Amino acid sequence: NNVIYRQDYLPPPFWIDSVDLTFDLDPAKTRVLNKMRVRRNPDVPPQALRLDGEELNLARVLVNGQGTSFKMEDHTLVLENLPEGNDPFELEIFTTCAPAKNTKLMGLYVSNESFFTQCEAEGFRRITYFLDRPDVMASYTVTLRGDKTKYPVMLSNGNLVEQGELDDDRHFAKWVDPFRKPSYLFALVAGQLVCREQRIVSRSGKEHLLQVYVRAGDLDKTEHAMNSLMHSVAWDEARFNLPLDLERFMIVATSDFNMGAMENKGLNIFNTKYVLASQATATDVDFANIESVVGHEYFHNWTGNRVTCRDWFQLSLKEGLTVFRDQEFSQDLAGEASARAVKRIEDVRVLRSAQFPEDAGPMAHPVRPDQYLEINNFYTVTVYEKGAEVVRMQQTLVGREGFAKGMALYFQRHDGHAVTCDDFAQAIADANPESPLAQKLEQFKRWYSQAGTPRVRAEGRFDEASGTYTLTLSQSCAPTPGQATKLPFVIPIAYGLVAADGREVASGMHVLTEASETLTFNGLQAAPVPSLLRGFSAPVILDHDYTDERLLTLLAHDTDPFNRWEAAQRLATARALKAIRGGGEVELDAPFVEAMRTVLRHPTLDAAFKELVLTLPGETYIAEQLETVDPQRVHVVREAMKEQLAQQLFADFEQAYEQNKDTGAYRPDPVSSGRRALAGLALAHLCLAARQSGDTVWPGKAYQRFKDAGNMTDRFNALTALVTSGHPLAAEALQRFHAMFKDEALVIDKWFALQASAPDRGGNVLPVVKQLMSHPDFNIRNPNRARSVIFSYCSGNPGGFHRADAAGYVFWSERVMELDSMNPQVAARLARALDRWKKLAEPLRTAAREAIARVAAKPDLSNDVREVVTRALA
Ligand code: HT7
Ligand code: ZN
Repeated sequence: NNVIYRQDYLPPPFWIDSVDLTFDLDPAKTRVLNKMRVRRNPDVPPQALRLDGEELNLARVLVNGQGTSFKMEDHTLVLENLPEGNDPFELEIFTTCAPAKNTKLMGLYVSNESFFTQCEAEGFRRITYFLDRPDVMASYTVTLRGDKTKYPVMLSNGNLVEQGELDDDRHFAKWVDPFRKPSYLFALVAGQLVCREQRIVSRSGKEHLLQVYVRAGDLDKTEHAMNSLMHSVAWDEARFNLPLDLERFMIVATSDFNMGAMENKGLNIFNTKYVLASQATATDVDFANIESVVGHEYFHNWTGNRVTCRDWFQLSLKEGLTVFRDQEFSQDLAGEASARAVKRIEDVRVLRSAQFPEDAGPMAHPVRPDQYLEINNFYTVTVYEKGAEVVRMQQTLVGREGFAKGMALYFQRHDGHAVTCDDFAQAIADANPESPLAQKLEQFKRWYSQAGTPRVRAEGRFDEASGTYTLTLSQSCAPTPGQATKLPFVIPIAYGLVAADGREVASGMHVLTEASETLTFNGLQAAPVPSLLRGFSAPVILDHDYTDERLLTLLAHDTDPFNRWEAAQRLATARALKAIRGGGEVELDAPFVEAMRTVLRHPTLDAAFKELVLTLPGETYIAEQLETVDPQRVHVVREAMKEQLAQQLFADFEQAYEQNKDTGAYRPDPVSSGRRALAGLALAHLCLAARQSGDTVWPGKAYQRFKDAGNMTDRFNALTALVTSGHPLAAEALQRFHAMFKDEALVIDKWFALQASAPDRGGNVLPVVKQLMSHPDFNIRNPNRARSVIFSYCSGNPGGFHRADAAGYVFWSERVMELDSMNPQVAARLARALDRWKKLAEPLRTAAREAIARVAAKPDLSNDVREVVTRALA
């Protein structure tokens, strides 16, 4: 029933060479005249032209200027009596739509009295009838007409070629995009906007105009986005030889947006969250996110726009590759090896806490999915983040230079075309014929076709007599929906062998291709400690019976910072799992606490790295390691571990705080943000310890810092320390914070999110969440606000959400249904919060299933939510 299969792909029966669109902008009724030059695809048997359309009012259809017969089949406009032969003909379609009523935020919609579009994946069909598929690429000319006062700025893709006055205080702007593009990259923006401009000269000597458009009043928060854009342009030229191909490149921010941002050709549209930043309103994490999202969208200009996807199953072709590119960009900008490692750890943390659970749950799908009901459901961490790891492994297998050569060949072969993931891997391999990638290409491509996270089991044996160490690596992958058995993957495993005294006695890269392989190392004096999967060289779960002693060796000595961090995570996870499974009190052992102290006091380690090591594995990550999960128990144990670290490392946290609390004039660079992060972590632990001891000094200091902070990072960290430690001063601080930032929507989002994700103490969070929903600032139609309250609770607060009385699930089901009737895409994201319900301990499991079934039973459920809940119940 409406499921779309990758195998059914057929080329389009018609090509659309050019599109000339005229918009008469009116929130209630926008008129759209669409004149296309169309021709039959000679490679496809003659057939009717079937154009996609959704929520449109059709007024007129003309072929070569004459009226024609047509019929409607569901959402499709069917034209059967078209000119025969392969000559192009003109097709003119006149429709209207109602942007002000568009709550789905797909197609043309109104936000704060301005017009915006969102066409990926299938939003263009909500603007006009079209072959709304990415392999139909056309040249666009767009004329926008609207009220001069209400819409002084009118933008579309490409270059502004003409503008002028019209009757009735209206004006027009005509835009021509010099590049052919698929319909999902079309964009228009109209409204009262102001912009920051920057002229740049690229390496080739060409001049370009960069612009960042925002609402008046937000201009002072655009400097970082503009700097990020300039860095992005320079980086892509330097690293991949990919220049900016447009005279003008625009970014526009809107506060109503379903996702983070959109790479429309020359006219990127962004969620304000990923554009606006000042030291007073944005945290270091916000600054870093802006840099990476601005980079990501800009990098799509080549990976996605110049070379696009043949069909939506190939989404990772552009998304996996572009995430890889934005990760590399942020690492390159971070500079120092240690800062690069911090970024890598952060990326892996996201992968393991979000993508690994997805790969083990009911929505598991290959990086290149085989089927979907609603494509919007496949903008996933698998397609994006695992897709990026698959690209990263290709770089690992051919080397950095080889990868750059492969990229050059990819563009040489496919520029201006719509292609597949296979085409990409083939180009990288063909440019590096001697590489292990080329030799094992077909097997490597299983990363695109097989879902599930592979497990690699490593078993080491040392023979003292011969000084030989053998390491047996075996791979397996559990079944996923629709894929009962898996074939072996190609797994690059970067490794080192570390002696007990910390010396590195061997290192290298092994490419595991068989189900099981054994490596032999000779000439060793003692059993080494294997440091495996260095830098997280493949997206797998590594099983090895590490003893504490060996992990402590790695934590102290490994030359690979990723595995140093990983050793600490393994030590902490083992303790959490033991306490969760064993019931009873948590008691952290001295060697673990001492190891943490050593890191915290280490004279040369970076503050950012220390913060990562001292941060315990997240509740979701811990839960994934268990067969059956009681999320409240996971929460209690993790909190208890934090409290014990707080008490036992009190003096060390004090020292870390004092040493890092002052970072001077604000700069969001990796070093100073690392220091602020460590100071924030220390302050949170000091307040937590104070909760136990009744001490009032540290909560008082936190309150003072909250009031006096010179930047949002320090202020928000102090507020968080008060809220998460449950100190009475938190209420006053929250009130004050709201009063200070009541006109800053993005800051108020933080205020909501902090309360909805606060540690649950005796079931106190759900009532707070319900209260927040009746706060005058709450608006469920605004996706950022909905995410800040509802998602922060249902997805970001497992301890508070998975209540024994099932009230969290009742709340969830009501919100999914409420959102579904206005914005199915956002509703479907929320529906994913119960993906892992089958792992829950009773009675939660039954209650969760009942809640999902209630949603599934709702009449008129969108395809978006239906796909998620049906898969969950299967
Ligand atoms: N390529 C963009 C995807 C996107 C999107 C998809 C569906 C609905 C709304 C959307 N907004 C943006 C974002 C990106 O990956 O760059
Ligand atoms: Zn993207």
